[in-house]
Formats: sequence, structure tokens, C-alpha cells
Amino acid sequence: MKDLILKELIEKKGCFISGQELSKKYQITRAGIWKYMQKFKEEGYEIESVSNKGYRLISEPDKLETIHFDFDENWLIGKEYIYLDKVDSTNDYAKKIAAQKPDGSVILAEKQEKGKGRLGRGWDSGYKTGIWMSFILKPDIITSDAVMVTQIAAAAVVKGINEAVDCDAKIKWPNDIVVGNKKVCGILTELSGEIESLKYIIVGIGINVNQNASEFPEEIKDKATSLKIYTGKEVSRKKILISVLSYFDAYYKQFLKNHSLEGIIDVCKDYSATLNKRVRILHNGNESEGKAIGMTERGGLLVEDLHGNISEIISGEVSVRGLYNYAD
Ligand code: BTX
Repeated sequence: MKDLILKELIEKKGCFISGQELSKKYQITRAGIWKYMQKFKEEGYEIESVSNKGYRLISEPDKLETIHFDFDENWLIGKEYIYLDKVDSTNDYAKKIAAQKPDGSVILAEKQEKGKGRLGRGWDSGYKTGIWMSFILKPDIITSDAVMVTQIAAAAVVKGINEAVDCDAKIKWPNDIVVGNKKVCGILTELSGEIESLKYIIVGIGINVNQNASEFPEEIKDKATSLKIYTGKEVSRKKILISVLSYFDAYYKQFLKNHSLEGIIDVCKDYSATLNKRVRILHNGNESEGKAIGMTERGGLLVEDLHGNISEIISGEVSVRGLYNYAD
């Protein structure tokens, strides 16, 4: 009941809804409605009440519990939204429930106790300071096409962040988003399936939003940043989340239709922090150097080595000169 009333207030944000109307619709007394309004106010919702007009939602707290009320009903992403206070890793949680959940399900946690990076690394995910979430995706594609999903996520995050916040976010190929040359977001794509038949893809996205510099562990202080550190002010997680989801939904639908990165790869190129830079590549234990000269239609990185040979890198570790620890 509480959720339904709140949903209605959020959907009609800025407009008055009469107490009488709510009371009739939800079959509770007007005093009961008033009590709900007091509860919402205690939770941080700013609600104006005017006699003969009713209640009007003016602003919402930066809470992610009820953010699904703000999702566009045409989105495929977020049709099912699971909100957790704490979890080991949203990717691991998503994997456990993936078989029963629809394409586009979103799992979000306020804190991860064992947030995961790639190759067994960790991801620092403090309580309510960032956006730690995973998508369960079930596209009808062959398993080898799943690599493209990381680029979809990178494009959605870079566009979403830049639209929601005044910053110049860029993609460090293939799975980091950087602002001011520091890592603000990481993407971890995992999948389950055989060569020909894909069961599901889990895309994990971690965005550092409101951490102070002192909150990052010592070993990542030099390379990690948050949007708050970069902009100098507290940033709305809700605004960023809605913006990122809306881009992801649009790009994912495009991908489902075309089975390619058509229209998306241009975003990856336009916002690339890697293209036209000297790079060092670590792949299967081998290290090589070269210059990133382009991207393929499938999101691979084209690198020209010191002898002029060009090769495509599908995945692996790519250090970009001037970013993080790879200095000149
Ligand atoms: P990655 O392997 O590219 O980056 C991990 C490395 O980044 C770590 O070894 C550390 O040096 C550094 N690092 C750790 N935490 C942070 C942080 N908060 N900000 C910046 N740098 C950091 C990137 O892996 C993929 C990360 C995905 C995280 C999401 S969160 C939701 C989902 N669930 C889950 O367990 N992981 C994903």
C-alpha cells in the first residue's frame, strides 16, 4: 500500500493529488493517508499539503530503494528491479538468480562486501557512496557476440555520466570509465553458456559517486576518483542511475535488433581515452607496445606495433600512456 501511494506521488510529481481521491482509491481513511505522508516526509520526501488541493511531491531524497518508480515503462532494462542493502557481489547474486529472471533485470546493492573486478581483483564498494549494480541479460545471440556487451555498457555509462554531471568522462578501452585521468567506473562482464548457446550475460557496473578521497584504500588512491571528488560537490546517484539506464536500454535494444554495435561503436570512439595513444598490452602473459589506431565494428582495439604491424586486441590489459601508473 505504502509503495503504491508513493509510486503515485512520484509519477505525478509536481501536481496535486487530493487526499479524498487517494483515500477512495486505496480504501483507507484520509487520516490514514495523512499518516503515510508524514512517513514519507520523515524518509526525506518533500511534500506540500494544501487544504482543498491535496498533496504534492516537490522533491525526493537520493534513495535508490524506490528508484524503479522513476523507470520509463517502455524500458526493457529494469522491468524487474532488485534492491539489496548489502551483498557479497551483485554479479555473484545475479548469477544465482539468473535462470529465473527476465532479460534486463537489474540488481543493485548499497554495499558490496566482496565486490569483484576482473581476473580475481577486488572492487571497493562502500555503503551508499556509489552505484553497484548488475544486469541479467538474455539476448538471442551466439556466445562469441557477448563481448560486444561490455562496449554497450561503456557507451551507456560514459553518455549517462556526462549528461547527468558536468564532467568529461572517457572510456579507457575496454572496461574503465575515467574522469580527469582517474578511474571512476569499472565494468565486469561475465557469461554462462556453450559456444553456440548463450544462457545469460551478467554485466556488472560500479560507479564511484560520492566518496571522499580519504575513503579509498591506500593502494588505489592514486588511480581512483569519484564524481564528488572531481566536481567538488555531492552528486545525485538517482540522476546518474536513471541517465545510465536510459542509455543502456536504448543501446541494448539497438544491439538486439542489429546483433552488432552499429551506432554504438561511434560513441565508444568519440569518447575514447585510448585511441591515438601509445599503449602497452598485457595479453596471456605477453607484453607488447604500440599505438591504438582504431576500433573494429565488434569493439576490438586495433593496435599498430613498433614495426608497423596492425593487430586486433579483443580483450586483455591495456595500459594507456599518461593514465594511472603508465607514465612517460
Ligand atoms: P578491473 O579489474 O579493471 O579493476 C579492478 C582494479 O581497480 C582493482 O585491482 C583496484 O586496483 C582498482 N579499484 C578497486 N576498487 C576501485 C574503485 N572503487 N574505483 C576505482 N578503482 C578501483 C573493473 O575491474 C570491474 C569492476 C566492476 C565492479 C562492479 S560493481 C557491481 C558489480 N558487482 C561486482 O562484484 N563487480 C561489478
